[in-house]
Amino acid sequence: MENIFQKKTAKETLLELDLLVEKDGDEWFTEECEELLRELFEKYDTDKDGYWNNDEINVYFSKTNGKKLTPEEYKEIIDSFDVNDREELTLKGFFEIYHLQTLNYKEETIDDFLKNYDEKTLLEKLQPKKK
Ligand SMILES: [Ca+2]
Repeated sequence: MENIFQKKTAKETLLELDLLVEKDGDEWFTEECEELLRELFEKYDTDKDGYWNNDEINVYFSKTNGKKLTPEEYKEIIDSFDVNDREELTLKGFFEIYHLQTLNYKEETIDDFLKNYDEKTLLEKLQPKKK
């Protein structure tokens, strides 16, 4: 008989996965997590110019937060993270956002990912690849 107490939810399994690893004395994303972030950045870069303009930033954060960014929140992103000279978010800036969030609130990062992928797909993407 199946023991329901031993059955982990997909979310619990996801939370046990490492998103960050130590690299050169610093915590940085695992290869799999970095790849997924890159994929997200490209997906929401709808005009494919390599940066997130105002609209692209708003579409992404509306999706992950469930509501539009306030002008203050928008400004905070632009002021705190890497942008180009047109104040568009760079991939580096996007990594910075998730680095900070994942260090402090890993579950929020997982939740953001779950807004974009179903649990099974996300597990496959984040599970360490066999070398
Ligand atoms: Ca763009």
